[in-house]
Amino acid sequence: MTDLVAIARSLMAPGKGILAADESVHTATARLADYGISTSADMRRQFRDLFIGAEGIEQYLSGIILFSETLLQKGSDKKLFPKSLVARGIFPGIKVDLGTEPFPESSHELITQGLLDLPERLMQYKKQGAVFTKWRAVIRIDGDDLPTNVALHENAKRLASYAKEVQSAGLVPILEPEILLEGKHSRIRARAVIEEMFQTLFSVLAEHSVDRASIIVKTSMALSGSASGKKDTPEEVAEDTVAALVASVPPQVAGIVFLSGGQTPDQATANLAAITRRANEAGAPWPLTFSFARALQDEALEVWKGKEENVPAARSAFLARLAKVSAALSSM
Ligand code: 5MM
Repeated sequence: MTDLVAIARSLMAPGKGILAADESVHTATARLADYGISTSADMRRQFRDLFIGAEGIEQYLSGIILFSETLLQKGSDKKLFPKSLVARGIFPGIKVDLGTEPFPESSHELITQGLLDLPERLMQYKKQGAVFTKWRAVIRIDGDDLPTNVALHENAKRLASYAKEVQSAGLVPILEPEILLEGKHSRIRARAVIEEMFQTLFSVLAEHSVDRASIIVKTSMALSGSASGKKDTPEEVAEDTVAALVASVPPQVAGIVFLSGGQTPDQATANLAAITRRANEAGAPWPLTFSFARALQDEALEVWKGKEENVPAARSAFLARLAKVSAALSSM
């Protein structure tokens, strides 16, 4: 039997984190277009290879979350991506949700899809080498109107059903209720929504008898909305993020990982360092690390621009950012 707790704890190894390289075709197309790169299945393969094929990433990464297409693609070393990761001691993971759609009961909110054929897909992903999985719910803040209780509750129920299925299939679940940065809300409001989301989630997880010790939680930091006009200091972000998590995430979880959510690489790194310091001071019970996509990839993509001759310099930019983010974890 697979020891899910051991895998979840290894994903939280000190000084290491998880690269989110699980952009769907739609998101990858938009992301690459930002850098003037037009996409195709092979261009997405080169995009993934830029990061997965970089020498030395195992020093900083315990796992990489992949998209289903990537599980079946090969790097420039002619190895399937999951095999190439395992050879370097990095766990391959897989995004298993199928994206969001408007929530019928509250049309300005989103609900995540993908439960219907999940058991069959999990068996397939496992055969293809995945050992952990991720499901993302998306929560929008609008004043005191959004999120609604009904949307929080339905997203929590789907996260719990996902986690239960994944544990039964012998894979580790990462539960990601992302609180969007977009909006005019205050940091204090973001803190309250993070806390409320996790309180709802953990009460629903208990109803579904999900084993807490083998789950990892992926969260947003508590930040003022991107249209609020407020710039938070890392200390403010750390204070409110750690307070929200201490109030809502039980000590038994294997760990908490942070998404970058549209922050610049430097902001996400500075905030992670301050959160690590604050969590240590507060005696927080769970290990913490990063699971960034954009904050780890953006500088490399800027250098790469889809051109073969730029790959070595782009990989150096990626490794330099990984080194900074990993160093942020040791801030005391
Ligand atoms: C929120 O996005 C997750 C973390 O990325 P950032 O650090 O850039 O915020 C990320 O894992 C996301 O879930 C994937 O990129 C997949 O996104 P889509 O939109 O393709 O489902």
